[in-house]
Amino acid sequence: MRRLFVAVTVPETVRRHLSLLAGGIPGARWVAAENLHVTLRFIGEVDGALEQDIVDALAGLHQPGFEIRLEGVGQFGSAASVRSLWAGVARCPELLQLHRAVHRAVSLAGAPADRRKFVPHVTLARLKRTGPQTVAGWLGAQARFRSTAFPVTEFVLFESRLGREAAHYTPLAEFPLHER
Ligand code: 3AM
Repeated sequence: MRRLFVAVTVPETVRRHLSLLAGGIPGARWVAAENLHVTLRFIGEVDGALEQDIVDALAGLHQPGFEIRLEGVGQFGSAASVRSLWAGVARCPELLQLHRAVHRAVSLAGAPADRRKFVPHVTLARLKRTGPQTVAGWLGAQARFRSTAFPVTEFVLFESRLGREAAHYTPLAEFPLHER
């Protein structure tokens, strides 16, 4: 069994820009620059046969390439406890369309459901038992974050192996997007 997810990767220049946001929050575990990505669909643990069906389903998609820009920051978690900090993605109908197509394809292939609402983002840090007041200063200081726009020319199926400190992501297959 492998734990899978589908994501869009972020180019080196933008990852470098994002890594400037790391710091200033006690106890935060900052995501390593090479692991920064926009998840399109979390899949979870699947066996080899289902993985092959998912790869075939993704290979059958014919979606156009587009540009995105990262903009703003936010948090996930409850009112009492912040779970993660992220950079947002500026409004992008093509990314939502790609998400819908990937979501539908892997669901039809038989992947476990993922009912979370899609909020496009790049996770920057994971936190434990952190109150909102601890991150308020960081959120305020980074509110005006804005990356350069960059082209999305493919999406990637990743394996995620959970380590004690951080997850290890391995690209398993890349799926090109197409010219309009
Ligand atoms: O893109 P990010 O880092 O926000 O949080 C996990 C990570 O999201 C998310 O899938 C991405 C790759 O691991 N994830 C992990 N478990 C999940 C679950 N059960 C999940 N998303 C939805 N449901």
